[in-house]
Amino acid sequence: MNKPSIVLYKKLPADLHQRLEEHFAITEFDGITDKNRAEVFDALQNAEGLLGSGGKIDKELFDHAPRLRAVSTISVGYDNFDVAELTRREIPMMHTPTALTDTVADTVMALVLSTARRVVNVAERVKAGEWNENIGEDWFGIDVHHKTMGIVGMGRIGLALAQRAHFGFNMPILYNARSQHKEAEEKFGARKCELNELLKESDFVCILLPMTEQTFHLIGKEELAKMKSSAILISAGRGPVIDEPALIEALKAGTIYGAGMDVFETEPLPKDSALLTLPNVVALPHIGSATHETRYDMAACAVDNLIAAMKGDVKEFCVNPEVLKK
Ligand code: 8YV
Repeated sequence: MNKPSIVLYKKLPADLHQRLEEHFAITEFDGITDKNRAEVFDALQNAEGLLGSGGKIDKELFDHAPRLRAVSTISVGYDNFDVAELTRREIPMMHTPTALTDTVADTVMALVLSTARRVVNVAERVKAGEWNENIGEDWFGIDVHHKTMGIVGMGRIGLALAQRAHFGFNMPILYNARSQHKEAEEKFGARKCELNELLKESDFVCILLPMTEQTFHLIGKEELAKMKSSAILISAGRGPVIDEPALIEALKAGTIYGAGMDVFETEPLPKDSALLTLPNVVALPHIGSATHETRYDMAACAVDNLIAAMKGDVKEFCVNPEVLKK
């Protein structure tokens, strides 16, 4: 019997590629870009499955995939997908929400520490040969331990961050979320509050929200103005949640102490972005989940998700479970 065809648009580790090949005939691309879209469209004519990460996965693309039965992304976020269109077509879509939780929480703590203690800045000065005598106050940062951690978006990553902040750094924790998170409260002493209170009281405001219509530019001029001048903003969900020009203004004016960012309104970050030159910004290239182990686990999860879904056996990690009831 012929194997079902799939389009794979991300390079996989050899053993995972082999596992996929046991089940499917694979047409492979290195991402889906404006350049190769037409070629991808051709391959999709026959494809029953789609697996990869990144790119703009929209209605036009699905229009070229009349046989599509399942979609699997190697990511927790899926704002680049037209999920409503997939749901309309009764196609299940799976993501990888558990594989990256601890690694992203580690990245957030790295941003907290490096921004507060000015790690990047100071290390650059050492490399430039500036460490000649006893260091003065211009090398100092601010403490992290015992400061108030504010978490906006209490999902799996928020919970893992609360754990680190509570046990590792003795930080009181405030959080803002749509619903109460009993585990965060009972295990890590987190307290739910309104966004305004969190902005006013927190020393670290960590934004971990996905990109949706409701979260677009949730943190703008007014919200930034509520933060303490000694506070640091961390952005590790999706870039457009923060109004970047407003943030740049606040950073330049010194109305907040600094920002640690792994995600941006435009990625890769444009070469002329002021964020690249501000000394109180630590900018990472969207590496929240980028460790060898975690990227492997995410890919393995996405491969398993696709194999199961193509057998009609979607158990978990489905972002549009309503299609399963039909
Ligand atoms: C991924 C992410 O690395 O999972 C997500 O949503 O933002 C990152 O972990 C990114 O999507 C590229 O695969």
